[in-house]
Amino acid sequence: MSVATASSPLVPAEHIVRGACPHDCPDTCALRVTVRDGVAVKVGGDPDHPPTHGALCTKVSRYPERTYHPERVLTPLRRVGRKGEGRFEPISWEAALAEIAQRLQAIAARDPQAILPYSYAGTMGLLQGEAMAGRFFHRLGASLLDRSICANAGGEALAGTYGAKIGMHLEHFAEAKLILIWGSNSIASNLHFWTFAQQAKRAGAKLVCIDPRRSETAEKCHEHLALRPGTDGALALALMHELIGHELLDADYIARHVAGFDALRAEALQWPPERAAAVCGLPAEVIRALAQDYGRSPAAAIRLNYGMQRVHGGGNAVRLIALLPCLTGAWRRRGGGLLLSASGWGRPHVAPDLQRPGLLAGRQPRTLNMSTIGDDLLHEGSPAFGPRVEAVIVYNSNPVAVAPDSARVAAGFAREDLYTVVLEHFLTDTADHADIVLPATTQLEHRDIVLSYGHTWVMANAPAIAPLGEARPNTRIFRDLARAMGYDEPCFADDDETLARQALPGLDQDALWRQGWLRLPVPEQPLADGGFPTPDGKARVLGPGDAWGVPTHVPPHESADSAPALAARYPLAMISPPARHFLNSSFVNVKSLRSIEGEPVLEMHPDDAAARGIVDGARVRVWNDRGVHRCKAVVGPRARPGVVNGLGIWWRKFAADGTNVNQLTSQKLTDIGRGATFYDCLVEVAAEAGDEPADAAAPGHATRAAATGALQPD
Ligand SMILES: Nc1nc2c(c(=O)[nH]1)N[C@H]1C(S)=C(S)[C@@H](COP(=O)(O)OP(=O)(O)OC[C@H]3O[C@@H](n4cnc5c(=O)[nH]c(N)nc54)[C@H](O)[C@@H]3O)O[C@H]1N2
Ligand SMILES: Nc1nc2c(c(=O)[nH]1)N[C@H]1C(S)=C(S)[C@@H](COP(=O)(O)OP(=O)(O)OC[C@H]3O[C@@H](n4cnc5c(=O)[nH]c(N)nc54)[C@H](O)[C@@H]3O)O[C@H]1N2
Ligand SMILES: [Mo]
Repeated sequence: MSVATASSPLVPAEHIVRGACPHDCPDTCALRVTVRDGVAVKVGGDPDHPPTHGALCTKVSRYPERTYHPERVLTPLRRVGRKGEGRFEPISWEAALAEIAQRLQAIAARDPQAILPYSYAGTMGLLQGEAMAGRFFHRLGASLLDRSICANAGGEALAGTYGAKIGMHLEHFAEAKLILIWGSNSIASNLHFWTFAQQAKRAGAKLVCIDPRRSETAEKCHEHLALRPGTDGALALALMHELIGHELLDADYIARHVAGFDALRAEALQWPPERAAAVCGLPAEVIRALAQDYGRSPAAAIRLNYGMQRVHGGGNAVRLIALLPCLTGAWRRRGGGLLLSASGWGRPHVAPDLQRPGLLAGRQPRTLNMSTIGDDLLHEGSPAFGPRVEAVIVYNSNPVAVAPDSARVAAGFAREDLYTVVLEHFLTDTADHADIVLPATTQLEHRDIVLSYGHTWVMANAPAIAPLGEARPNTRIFRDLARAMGYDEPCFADDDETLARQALPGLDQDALWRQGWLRLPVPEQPLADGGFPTPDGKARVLGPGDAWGVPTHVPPHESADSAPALAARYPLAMISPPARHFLNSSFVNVKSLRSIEGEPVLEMHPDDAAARGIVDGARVRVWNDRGVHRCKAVVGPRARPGVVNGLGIWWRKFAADGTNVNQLTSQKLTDIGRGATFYDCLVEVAAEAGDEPADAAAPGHATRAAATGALQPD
């Protein structure tokens, strides 16, 4: 859909194309792309789009800089150097497709499960995500991928409790009287929510941030509870203890709309504020006061985000927090309730066979977990595991930078006998390990439909410009690969316009493409009178089919309480939340944004720094049994005592020592959902000048930079 804005009556020199931000972010903004003579000159927000109202984040307003980046991969490439070295020669599409097809066919003839797709939400688009890729891998019979790296613990916990991943309307936060911003740095990662929170604040609402880090958001709230990482479940139980003790419950709502309350009551009564205070590292009176505020507020809203579920007990913590508005009946008020994810409003509209699971034709391939890709690539194969992974096709993800325990991940991708194909815009840390890199289009160059997990609109993205160089949309690449493999099912002929029509069969396509977005049919106050999408319409304390038992506080894998011997060697807890000007590892190579972030940093509390003789700006070494990462210390109030914050997610090759924070994170999984536990990680820190302790010589800490020379930041 384009609107002429200037000049010639026949071919407007400048026009605007409606788009949708593809990035993994709850905001999913409506874009207006200004195109002049075939070139996208500006990407702005659309002021008419209600949830995002024309404002864009700094990152995406630089989208043309990313699209026209001089280092875009614009032809297929074949590796000529060693794996990880990043040396390639251009080859033709024809040669690339023929080689890939031949390699995959040879592996598939033995066992197609030895081939693994690896993808996440580099684009959240339904088309450039899994629409054609899914068809390809289903037809092949490749291993399935459990896409667990971000939201599985919280997502499964929420759906297990409410029946689906649903919550309040984003806009209703403006009417709240109390907002708990729980495990979220909204200013960095959910900017448009923050606008509504500010409206509420101006109307007298109190804002409370619950986060170990004094984030940009925490410092702008009325109160900040800097709890220890992974202790949110204990805090929620103590809040319940107080709500019960002071009769701040909505007995009617509980009786009609909550199943299993008695068991929860018994558990919560085990958690007086003093007990939680000791676990969370907070004063008991702060917990008591928060319970009073929450229980007495005329409209209490919780903006929960995924930051708090990247720990062992993340699933149980989300279950407990999700039950809070059910105990107080906060759902009855427009400005009350909870939002973790809204994706359950949109997903049911997606055609169930868009990815053609029927092409599996009765085969049941194994599932590998993307959060343990390091171990899985290094696995020799066994009857329980299945065949050794012989080929990986990576798209929409950068696992060598973003997956935990990256020494193991990089070692896996460095296997000479692994055949790796990466569909990318850039030579990322992962693409550097590819045998073949295929050039993919960006959002300005292809068609897509994007669902949001933070609001209730579905968004359309029309291509604004022609593909640059020889880049092709993911959809086309998988269509081309299917043809090269000899797959002749008609579904492999569907073009992007056809896929778009198939994707959301029940919705008004014309209105979607005309306007650029469509409001999903979501009730105004969906849970005001119960009606949870569970079999009996009630919220479930005990999980689906009562299978999960009573929710409780599950301590971190790595903490002084749960692993005292480990904590004696590694006394600091490390979290690694996103840096504001990056989007996971995307945009790290956009110079204007990288220069704002500077270099990889570790935030430390002044007491922890002083105890180690570390001053602000010092070079430090951060280590544990998994590896060593070197970066710059930022000593100040952002870190609480005992916790260090290593902001993510840098490309390894931009760091002086060729590592990023994931050199330290573990492949251990969450209690529910088999998710990654990035924020459940003990470390020690020392000034770089000091003697390196013996246990720093961890396996795999020899770096790519040392081996090949790190890419110099330009
Ligand atoms: N600018 C920017 N925006 C992003 C992203 C990005 O990389 N950069 N990433 C996007 C993605 S992939 C996602 S999943 C979303 C959601 O992103 P989230 O992962 O929810 O990211 P944040 O909003 O930064 O929230 C994480 C916050 O949780 C805090 N935290 C860490 N551990 C704990 C804990 O145990 N308890 C509590 N209460 N808090 C904890 C961190 O200090 C941080 O402030 O954001 C998206 N938006
Ligand atoms: N330490 C630590 N690690 C983390 C996190 C953390 O908080 N701390 N956060 C985790 C979370 S929440 C997430 S979601 C993951 C995110 O991890 P990923 O999903 O891997 O996200 P990105 O790092 O942004 O990498 C996406 C890649 O996809 C590419 N891409 C984008 N669009 C397209 C396209 O249309 N076609 C193709 N072929 N490629 C495209 C981009 O160029 C980019 O390199 O990281 C996780 N890792
Ligand atoms: Mo994420």
